[in-house]
Amino acid sequence: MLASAAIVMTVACSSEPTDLSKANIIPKPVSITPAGGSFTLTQRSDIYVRGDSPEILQIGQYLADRLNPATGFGLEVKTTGKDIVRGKILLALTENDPSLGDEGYELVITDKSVKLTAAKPAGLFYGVQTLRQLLPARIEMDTLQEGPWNIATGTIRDYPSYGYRGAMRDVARHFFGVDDIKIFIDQMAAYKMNVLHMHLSDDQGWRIEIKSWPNLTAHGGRTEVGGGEGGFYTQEQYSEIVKYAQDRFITIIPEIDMPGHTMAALASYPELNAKGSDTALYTGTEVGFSSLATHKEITYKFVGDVVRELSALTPGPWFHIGGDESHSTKIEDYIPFVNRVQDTVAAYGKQVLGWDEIALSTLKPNTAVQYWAKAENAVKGVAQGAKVLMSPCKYAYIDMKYDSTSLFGYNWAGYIEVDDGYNWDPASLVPEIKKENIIGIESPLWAETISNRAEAEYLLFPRLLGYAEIGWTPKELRSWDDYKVRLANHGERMNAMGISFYPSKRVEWFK
Ligand code: TNX
Repeated sequence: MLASAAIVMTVACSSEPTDLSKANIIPKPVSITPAGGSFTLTQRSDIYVRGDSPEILQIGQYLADRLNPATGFGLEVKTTGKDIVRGKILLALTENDPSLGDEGYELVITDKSVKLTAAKPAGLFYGVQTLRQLLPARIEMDTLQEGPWNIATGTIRDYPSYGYRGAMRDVARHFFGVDDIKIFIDQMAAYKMNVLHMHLSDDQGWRIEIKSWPNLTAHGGRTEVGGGEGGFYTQEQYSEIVKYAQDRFITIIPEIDMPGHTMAALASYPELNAKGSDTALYTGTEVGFSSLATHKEITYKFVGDVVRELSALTPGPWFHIGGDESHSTKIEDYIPFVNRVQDTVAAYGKQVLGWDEIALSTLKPNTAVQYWAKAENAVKGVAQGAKVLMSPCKYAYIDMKYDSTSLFGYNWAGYIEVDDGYNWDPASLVPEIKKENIIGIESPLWAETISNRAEAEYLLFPRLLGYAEIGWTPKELRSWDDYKVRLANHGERMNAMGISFYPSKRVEWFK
């Protein structure tokens, strides 16, 4: 008895992983078939790419850049026409496996080679993320680490449940600069998330340069909650974020919140006010007091210019028009405003996303509704044929506190401990909203209570990993008991990635 327990212990603690089914992958893959052996990454394991499309070469280079700092191997990216390259990692697009879809991949690891195939480049990129997680956590360090670098052998076939796996960053309440956003994009990519919604304007600040309305940033970008100095992205900086995200298969969705949540714009251009004018900037945290003048033609000129300039910088299909908490806009003014703005967005070639209140208007055929507060609104959207983006505040609001002791965050929608954030299913939360009505899930990080990267990460991590898994992994494969063990193992990995996560007591973190 004792002897066999000792053997089990040694195997479990061994640095040579041989059981691929025990790999702590988040989000959990659709299928894992272990083969019982081990592949060793060495100095000679260069990355081979079949074909020479620049996109695949770039993914190969991305992988090399992830592996080289910690291993010190200096792996290079080379092209090949072959199907298997002994001792090496091979990345290849394949036309023979359409069941993988646009984002799926197959990873075949033998003791001699690693072969990653996908129908599309996005699939290769996600396969690369899985490969990273199969290596010891110290692979994420940016300084030289000890080997060995072993991977268990077997086959992983994997693809996502939802096409939209998003997060939202509020850069209006507190401004976060380009570098912070790039780091966040890298973190999202590691967990196969593919949409970053940027809340670019609110009462407390206007954060994107609009050349035809320069005072929006010159005045409206000058402060933030609490009176700090605020800031904004120039159009060049915004484009830099878009490109950085694109290289990581992440779509940026810009949001200009209207007709409410507009004090920064109203203070910058008095003519946008319904009556009177107030140029004072707002640094508090109340909501629902501001509104664009929905009866004035100048308002529609303003909206048209903003949508035109921002759409031209945004390759993704969506433009988010906000539409939430317009408590100081009469409903009989709100509805025609939202109807008209939908036409404006369509005129500049984009599809409308809006918070669930927009379902009170007449939705255009391809407008989608982001369910955050009122299920009845989202259901009204579905009744009009609209798709729904699931961000139910009780489960997915990543700015909610974990519990009463949390250092940051709100609790108006309740406390969301790590298990609460994980234990829900988008397709069975509201009976009238079925899987076929849902484009995906998004967790919004509102920023009234956080003002720097460490504070943001405290709320984001580890909950973001759970949202990534809900978006990717089929419901049947999701269970908290299984997830919490994988998450516990990710503690070390998040540390190696430089993420300041909240060490929830509901997880037995491995030290
Ligand atoms: C509600 S969610 C808001 C935001 C706040 C957030 C704080 C939504 C569409 N509106 O304006 O920042 O609560 O948790």
